[in-house]
Amino acid sequence: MIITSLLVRQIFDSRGEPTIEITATSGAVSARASVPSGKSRGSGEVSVFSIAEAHIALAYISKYIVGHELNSVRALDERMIAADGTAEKSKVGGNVMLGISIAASRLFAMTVGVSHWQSMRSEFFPGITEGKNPIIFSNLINGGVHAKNNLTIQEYMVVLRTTHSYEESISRLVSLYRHLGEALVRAKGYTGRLPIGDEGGYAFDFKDNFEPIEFLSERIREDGMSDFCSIGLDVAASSFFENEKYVFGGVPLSGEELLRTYTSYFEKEKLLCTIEDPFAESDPEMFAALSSALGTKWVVGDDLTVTRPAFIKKYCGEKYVNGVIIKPNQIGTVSETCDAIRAVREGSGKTIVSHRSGETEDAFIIELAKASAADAVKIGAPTKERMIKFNELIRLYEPS
Ligand code: 2PG
Ligand code: MG
Repeated sequence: MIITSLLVRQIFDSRGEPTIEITATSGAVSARASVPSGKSRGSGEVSVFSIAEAHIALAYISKYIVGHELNSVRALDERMIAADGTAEKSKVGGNVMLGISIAASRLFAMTVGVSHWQSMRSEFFPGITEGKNPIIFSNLINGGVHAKNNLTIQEYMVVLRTTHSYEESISRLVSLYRHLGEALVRAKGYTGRLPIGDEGGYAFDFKDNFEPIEFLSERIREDGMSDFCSIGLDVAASSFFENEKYVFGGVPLSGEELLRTYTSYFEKEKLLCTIEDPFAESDPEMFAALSSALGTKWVVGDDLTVTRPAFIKKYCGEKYVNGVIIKPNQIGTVSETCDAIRAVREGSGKTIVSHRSGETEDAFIIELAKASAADAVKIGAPTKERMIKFNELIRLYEPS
């Protein structure tokens, strides 16, 4: 396939912040991709460019891509990576490179005449012949840097195993989300407009960081969902690690003290089953200590692993984390994202393909989850722009 033109335009993400969209054209056929952006970003994530920088980066990279015969996504990505030559992809920012990589990957699929997830599966995951339905991680209460409330923990998620069809699971999740909102309004005596965080979760003030877990577990039990629904946290602890202390609920704690807080949470609430970024990315030994204390529960890396295969090889396994967040825009190309998924599997870990807090209408992560037979998808609350990913699950997984 020969890409005949590449175009970048500025669009806006779900927070109203500028981001970029790439259109790749081959002859008469065009494909588009837009790139999300995160707020709690790991330091190892690739660079993010403004539109002015994106125009310069695109002009530069076009010389290596446009008009050249390229026969796979891998070949295209390798060309871009070599042209950039920096570890952070700071010449051709991660958002520009990822936009090109996804748009071109869609073009490849169109030229072959198969759906995008199928062409990604044949190029990157040829051994997979069928796929299970990924578990849904849905963030119903927001805190940390995603909300203007008093919660230190960034995300309180329900973890929904899809024992039913996605249509039914999502419908039950929507009811749970509404019932939770009603319960919170009643309990907090709230009369104003519902406070909502960046990913659609409720963003009230709470008594402490454990209270949201109590609200979630009560709703899960009262809605009769505890057989297939549990609770997960994304602590995003790098965002409150200051001077070697974790400022948790306003109190500076040592790593050991924070670990004891977590283990008490898991002891008090049996529905709690996963915890992401419980410690700062610079504190991997505390991940190991928590993993050993929690046994079979999922301890998940995000800022720790930043979708880099090398970091995943180091940390995913029995010692540090047994689950890894996969975010394409942390690493910046489709093929490296797929390498990251394979690295998680080599470490016998769970793959959780994830959105960002600033999202677009692009549902690439669901195509990737389907192509790679991911264990889980993390896609926010079932509301507003986040619905796009839920609906794509129905399209790709439910027979019509
Ligand atoms: C996270 C993400 C998504 P952000 O920390 O896992 O929930 O947040 O996109 O702001 O990094
Ligand atoms: Mg995270």
